[in-house]
Order: sequence, then C-alpha cells, then structure tokens
Amino acid sequence: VGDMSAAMPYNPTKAAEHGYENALAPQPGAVVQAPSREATGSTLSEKNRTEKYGEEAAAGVNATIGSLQRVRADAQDQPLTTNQGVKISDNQNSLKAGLRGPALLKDFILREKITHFDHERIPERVVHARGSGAHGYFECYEPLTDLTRASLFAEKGKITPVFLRFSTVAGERGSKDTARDVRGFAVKFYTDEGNWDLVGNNMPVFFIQDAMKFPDLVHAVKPEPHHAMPQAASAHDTYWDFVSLTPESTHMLMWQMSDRAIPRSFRMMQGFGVHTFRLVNERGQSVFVKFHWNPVLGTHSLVWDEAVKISGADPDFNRRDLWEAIEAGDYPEWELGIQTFTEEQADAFSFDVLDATKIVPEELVPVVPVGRLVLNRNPDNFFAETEQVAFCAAHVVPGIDFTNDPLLAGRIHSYIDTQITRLGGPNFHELPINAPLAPVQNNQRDGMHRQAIHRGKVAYEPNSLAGGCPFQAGTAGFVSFPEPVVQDEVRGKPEKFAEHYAQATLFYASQTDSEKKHIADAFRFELSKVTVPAIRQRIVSMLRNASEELAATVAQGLGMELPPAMPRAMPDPPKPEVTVSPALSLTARPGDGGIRTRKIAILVADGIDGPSVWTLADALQAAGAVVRLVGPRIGPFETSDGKWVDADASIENQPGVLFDGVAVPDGSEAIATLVSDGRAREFMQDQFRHCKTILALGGATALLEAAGIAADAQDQPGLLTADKADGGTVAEFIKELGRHRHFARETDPPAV
Ligand code: HDD
Repeated sequence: VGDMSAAMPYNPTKAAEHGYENALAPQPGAVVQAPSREATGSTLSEKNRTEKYGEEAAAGVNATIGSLQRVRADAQDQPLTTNQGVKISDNQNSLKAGLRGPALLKDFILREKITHFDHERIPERVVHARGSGAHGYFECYEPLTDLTRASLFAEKGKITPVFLRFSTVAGERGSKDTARDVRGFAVKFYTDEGNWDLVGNNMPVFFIQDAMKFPDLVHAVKPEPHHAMPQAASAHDTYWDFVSLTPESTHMLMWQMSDRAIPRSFRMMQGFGVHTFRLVNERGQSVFVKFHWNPVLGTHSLVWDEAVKISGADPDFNRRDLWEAIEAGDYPEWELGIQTFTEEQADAFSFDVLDATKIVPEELVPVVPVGRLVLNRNPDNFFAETEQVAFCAAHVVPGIDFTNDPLLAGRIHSYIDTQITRLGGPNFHELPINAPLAPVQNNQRDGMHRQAIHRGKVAYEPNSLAGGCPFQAGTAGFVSFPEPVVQDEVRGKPEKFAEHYAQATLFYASQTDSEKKHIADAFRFELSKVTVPAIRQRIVSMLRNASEELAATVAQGLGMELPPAMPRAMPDPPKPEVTVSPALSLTARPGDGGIRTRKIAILVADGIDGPSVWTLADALQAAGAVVRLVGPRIGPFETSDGKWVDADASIENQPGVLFDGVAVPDGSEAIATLVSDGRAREFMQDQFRHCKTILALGGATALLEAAGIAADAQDQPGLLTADKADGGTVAEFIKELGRHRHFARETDPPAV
C-alpha cells in the first residue's frame, strides 16, 4: 500500500503484453509499399506543395487551414489524459474491489470514458446524410465589380478559402456512394465579408417547384416507413407514386435517370446553384444569376451494372477517390461559370426563372467563366469537419441575394432550423468548421455549447453604455435588394410554372444515343421494382409528354401497353427558345483526353512477362494514371524472366469494376492461371461489359476468349490486342483509355 509500482503488477501496459510495438514494425522481408508517414496526425495533402505558392506548406499553415489551426489536436508524444487533463495511468482495467471483485462507482475514469462514448453519435442529416468533404480555395479570374459587390469577386487573383461537401441525397450516413441519386455539391466560401454557402447539386433542376412539397418528396424517396427499405434507392413504390402524381418532376426525372446520377467521381461532375439568384453591385443594381461548376477533368459517369457491383466491392468508391486524389497532390478543380440576365430578359423567356424545375439553356444565355475552385487539403477529422459542417442556403454575403423562387424561400428557413436538432443548439456557427473568418459581433447570447466569452454588461442595441457598439453597419452591411412587392396573399403558382415538359423534351433530345439508351434502361429498372402497375402506367403516360420515343421504349421494356398521354396542365405551352442543347450531354465536357488519376489494372500471376509489366506501368504512371498490379492473390509473383513483381491488389479484393481499364501482359503460365480463375474471367467480362479499354498482349487473348469476349475482338472499339508492349501499342492503349468508355460496343442485353 502506498507503493505505486506494487499497485500495478497486472499488465498495465496491455500493448506491450501483445508485442504491439513489434507488431508495428515491418515483418522480416516485407516490402513497404506506402510511403511511410511521420506520425503527426496530419494528412499528406497538408504537406503537398500548394499550387498557388509552389512551396511546401509548413504543418498548420496550408493556405486553406486558416483559423482551424487553433483547434487542431495532436497527441504525438503526449500521455493519455481524462477530459479534465488528468493523466491516466492504466487504460486497460477498471477499478475493482479486488481482482475478481465488483467494479467501483468511484471509477471516474471509466465513467467519463463510457459516458462520452455513449454520446458519440449525433443525428444524421435528414437528407444528404452521406457525404465527403475537402478544403480548398476559390480564385477569382477578373473583378466582377460591375455585377456584384461580393468581396470574393472583387479582384483578379483573389483567394477565398472554401470547404466543399459532396453527398448523396436519399441514403443514410453509412450507405453506399454509387446509388442512383442526385449528388449534393455544397460550397462554403469563407469570404472576408462573411460566409457564403452555395448549396447546390450536380443537377441544375429540382423535383418540385415549391418548398411546401419538400417533406413529401423526401418521405416518398426515403426507405418506406413500415419496413425501412430500400436503402439509398429510389426504385420503390412510394417514390414513383409521388413523382407520378407530380408532373413538374418530369424534367428532373430525366436528369436523375441519366448517367449523371452515377458519377465516376465527385471530381468528374458538374455542380449547379440550381435557383436563380441575384448579383447586386455597389450601386444597388441587380441582375439575375445562375451558378455552374465545371470540372477540369470533364464529366464522366459509371454504368448501372458497374455501380451496382461497386456498391458491394467498395461502398466508399467516390469518397476514397476524392481522398486519394487529394493525398496524391492531384487536386480536383472546377471552373465557376455564371449566366447573368436582366429581369426584362427573364420576363420574355418561355419559362419562369423562379421555377427550379427549369434551366436557362446555355444557348440562350452563355456561361461565362469567373473563377476556379481547387480542393487541396483533406480534412483532419471526418466528424469535426465533414459531419459538423453546416451549410445553409440563407448564408449569403453583400452582393449576393435571393430571388422569389418559392423553393429557395423554404430553404432559407430549413437549413438553420435543421442544424439546431442535428448539432444540438443555436451555436453551431461557433464550431470551427462553420466559424466565419470575418469577425462576429452581435448581441445574441447564451444557448447550448456557447464558446465565445462575451465581455461587458451590454447585450442589446441601441445602447449608450457600450458606446452604441456593436453598431449597425449601414450600407457597408447586407442590404436586401429592394424588390417591389404589391400583391394579394395567395397560395398558388405563377402561370408558366404549369408547363412541365418542354425542358424534359429538351434534355432528352440533347443526349447522345447511348445516353438516351441509359435513360430508358434506368426508367425500366426503377419501374420494374415498382409493384403497383398503375404507378408504372402513370409514369409512362407522363413520359409521353416529354418524348414519345422514350415512353415507347420504357413501355416495351416493362412489357406494357402504351397508356394515353397524361393530360397537360398547360395545353398550349409557349414555344421553347432552344430545342437542342449539346451542353446538356455529358459528352460535351470530355476533359483534356488525358488519363490523370484513372485507375488502371495490370493483371499478373507467376510466369507473367515482366518487361511488359514494367513498360506498361511506367508509361501509364508517366501519363498520370494510378496503376495497380492485380494478381490472383497479393504479394510477389515470379516473372517469366526469373524476376519478381509485387501485386498490391488481388482480383478478389479489387474486382474489375474498380478499374477504368486493364492490361493483360503475355506469359503462358500466367495466362493459364488466369484462364482457370473464374474471378479473372469475371474481371475481364466486367471490363468488357462496362465498355472500358482492354489491352491483351500475345497469348493473353486466351483470357478474352475464356471470358466469352468475341473472337472478332479486333473490331471492338477500345479492345486492343498486340504481340508486345512496344511504344506504339502503349501509346494506343493510353489514347483509348483517354476516351474513358467505348459505348459503341454496348448491347442490351449485354453480350458478355
Ligand atoms: Fe437541401 C441538405 C441541396 C432543396 C432542406 N440540401 C442539403 C445538402 C445539399 C442540398 C447539397 C447537403 C448539405 C451538406 O453537405 O451538409 N437542397 C439542395 C438543393 C435543393 C434543395 C440543390 C434545391 C434546389 N433542401 C431543399 C429544400 C429544403 C431543403 C426545398 C427544405 C425546404 N437540405 C435541406 C435540409 C438539409 C439539406 C433539411 C439536410 C441537412 C442540412 O440541410 O444541413 O435543411
């Protein structure tokens, strides 16, 4: 008693008991593949050179870290403590009355630990629960002062830090990334005049015109309330029931059934502000504006069969892709474009710009690039940043204002309101990720979890006791655009809101043949999951007003008679200005034809032709691709020339759907192994079915044949065969990979 060492004879250092320190050391002979990191808790991207400054950012001073540095916690070389800072001597054993006796109530260390754990979870977002975020910056190209006084657009080259969160809408927090769904594209700009949140999606329109319908829409698409199925899927009765009775959703359904709902990468999708907003300049003049984000890598998507399989192979597919690209220093980048138009122009349009189910076609009002957004740092902590970030459509800054879009009106209310439940009170703006860089001074006080310590006795305005401070900023502050309103109070819609189909027709007509086919296939799939025939019929009758061709294809796919077209709310709609808009096809933005960050597999097994492996790997990596050697198992394989290659992935843990293309080198023993491996055959079948680029060298064509890939392979676009990996072959392979997909070889049903 009194001798501490005698009181701790029972394995107080559990880790040592298990040889933990040894377990961390590389095993003898192990090849260390990942670059070893200093255990500072920082991510690699923080250490990457910043594009703008060209030098390595010192820890904590990455251009986008800013005020977050103050709260970053790092336990390197520090002892374990309680939340009160008391050092903990034993984190393995609770305090007991005797080794076999009862645990004691006075064990405050145990109780604090368990209590905190019990409260670790917070409610997930009511929609957009699953998301992935990153830090970055926005850079303004040219001053936009003629149009807006928003400070982030004030100067050429001005940098504003941002945090961006991508999301799916319907699935729960732990659901999959590759659901057929809209993707959220929410940007928080930490401007020097306060935070501006542009809370958009990867589709420029919405399902409904009025926020009054939002809870109904969400209740319909979420898992059905009686059995909580299906997870992260719109393919069920209640969703299609609702939209079939809501013809204003027809345009959005086109987008949602298109390949845009299954992006290959967050880095390869567009973003849109959706609503018409206002820009307001220093003189108080205003124009309408639509915001567009265009990805530098181009717009690319998955195909449905692939998305379904990826959701099993890697439910974190898009999250991982974003994380890895940033860690590798391949910073995702978008260009911000704006469409601006006057109120008079808007009045003349065939559609209403306050209707969020309508776009302003680019052919009518061009998109002008005004800046770029680069994501260059992964969060330090998912919960603290990506989960606790609170976006809000009401967060605007001087120079940006709302319009009377009735959907936007509901959003201005909803987001702050939802955070109060989700983040536990009204002070969520003080969470580090949400706190503006601009100073905050007001007379709001108290509430749960208040961080600021307000000094003085004055918390009201006007006051004389604090010299009138904080004082009203007058015209230096946010001044709402004085839009005149003299109207009767009514519940109703403007006249042009009644036209539901012209832009659905426009969207469908603007797609390539394979995109049209995918839209029809998606309707077929989703509606085939609907159990009530009348719902299917209503959707097809609705589609007849958008495209007779589409309606007929879907009806045929569902084995049903073509029902009569749904009666139109507006029988004699205005003539649309634009009937085909090439910009609406994903193919309009192919990227630069390069293969940067694309994941390419090289299949290996014992006896593989080593020189081909190295030639291919070097050339692909030089072109910026991410190369993985994929074997029947991980680990070393002997090459035909007696050397070794080390597979860092197995066909089992990284199936074909996770790669953008595949090369199979020659080597008779290796090919025989792969031919006899059902997984390897399936790997090739998926690569073929999903229209990816395939290269088979020499005898590797046997694997194609074994996979049932047609002997007339030579005629198949994107399917390359060659004797060896010479310069011409490799260049051709890289060129074909740059096309991303070869939809010309797609058939329905799939031939392979
Ligand atoms: Fe919303 C989240 C985008 C209509 C109510 N919404 C949320 C997020 C995005 C959008 C990207 C996730 C933000 C994040 O990453 O944290 N929402 C949109 C777009 C809409 C839209 C582009 C139509 C143009 N939303 C909309 C309406 C309402 C809401 C009409 C309600 C009247 N949205 C919410 C919400 C959420 C949300 C309930 C859930 C979590 C959150 O706000 O923070 O308030």
